[in-house]
Amino acid sequence: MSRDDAIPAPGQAGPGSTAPASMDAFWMPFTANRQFRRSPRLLAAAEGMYYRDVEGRQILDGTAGLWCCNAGHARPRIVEAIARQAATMDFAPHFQMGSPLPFELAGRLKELAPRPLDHVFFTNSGSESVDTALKIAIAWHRARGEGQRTKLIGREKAYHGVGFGGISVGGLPNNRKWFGPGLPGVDHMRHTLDIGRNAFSRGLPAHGVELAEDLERLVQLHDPSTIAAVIVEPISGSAGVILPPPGYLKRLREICDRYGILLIFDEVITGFGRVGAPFAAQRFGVIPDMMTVAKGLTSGCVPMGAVFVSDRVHEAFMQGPEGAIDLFHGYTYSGHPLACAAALATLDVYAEEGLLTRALELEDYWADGLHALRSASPHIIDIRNYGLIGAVELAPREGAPGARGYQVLEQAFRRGLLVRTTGDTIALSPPLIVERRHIDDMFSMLGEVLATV
Ligand code: PXG
Repeated sequence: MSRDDAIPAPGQAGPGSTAPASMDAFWMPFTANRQFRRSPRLLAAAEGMYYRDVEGRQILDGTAGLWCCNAGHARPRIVEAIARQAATMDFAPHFQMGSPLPFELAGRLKELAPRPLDHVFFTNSGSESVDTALKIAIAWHRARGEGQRTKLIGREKAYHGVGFGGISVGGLPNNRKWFGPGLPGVDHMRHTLDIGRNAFSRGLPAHGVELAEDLERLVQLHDPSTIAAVIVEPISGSAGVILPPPGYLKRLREICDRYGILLIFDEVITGFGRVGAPFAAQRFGVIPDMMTVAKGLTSGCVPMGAVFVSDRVHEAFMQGPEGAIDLFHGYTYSGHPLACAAALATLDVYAEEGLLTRALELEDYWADGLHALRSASPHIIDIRNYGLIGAVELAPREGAPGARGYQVLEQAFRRGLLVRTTGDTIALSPPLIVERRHIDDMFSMLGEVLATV
């Protein structure tokens, strides 16, 4: 039996393998709940590159779950590590108390990250990682006697999770407008999506490096002495895959350096091999002062996030009396044993199978297949790719933005392919174990669906 056929049939997969009796109580995240209940899409099992739904249909995973299952699903080594750890020690407190695994994991992560990102703070999600990094940035300036540096700069269309810090520096109007004023002292640079000039670019878009000068403008407006940090996704995922023009991130780094501002890369999506290097910072050759991660850290198996902190930032917190707590921040589950066990096993799988650089090997094949979709529909207005990320942007239907995108999601699922949609943009980000035949299947199914919308 091949790996793809080994997914248990419905009813044989244990709890959760069949449709629930009632769907009233679970308020689903970022979902049109009433529409969903009328026409549910229920996943019940997963292995390798495939899900199986409650009706037993096989679904090719075009999105690594939600950009997280980079090692593929149900990898035995990871599954066994989690089970073993649950039986050995389910939980350990890490406030003024320790256990070995988070130390081991932080050391392994440090080896993977660029220097000088030598220290790791553990969280449970990307949102927590972002809020942690923003707090560290503000506290760092205060620890150095520049407590007036509290302002934060984000970017339009950015997604930095859903905490109050994350939505404040984030730039997606729907994620912000419902929830009050957010953090004070936040401003936003312009985003770099420019379909007019860059449509159907292969890889990074040629135009737009000058948009980095927006940071210079905001720095002058607010005065450098008030700004703590700038946070950007090296590649925006949630907004529909927005790529940096060549030289753009380097320019942000230079401006931050000139004015003593910390640069934070939110690598929740780009981390752990998505763009062909362990982190986008390495692929782009620009090293931030902090880096937020989650998702691929455990290949999505157990919730976990982390913030990488540079030596220089960390050092400023280590100056007080030895007996004083150096950072008044942390989570009950920071460094949770099950998450650490999952992450360590995930890193082993990544290393053994070369998954953190595999996207580089497949990038051209991926781009060829993706850009060939252009002829599938006259409504396609842009196609974007980088590493093992792809996006197809459709023109919105008159008076019904998002309808075409939703139809693609729905029909692709019925056809046996999992995609993500943001408005009318379809995003793809397969597990990094993807093979060429899966890529062929993905684009063939997507092409058929695109032709009908
Ligand atoms: N930062 C970035 C860059 C993200 O992409 C978060 C922070 C928040 O992570 P948590 O673990 O708190 O959700 C994210 C999350 C999508 C999609 O469809 C993307 C995310 C989450 C759900 C859906 O693009 N990214």
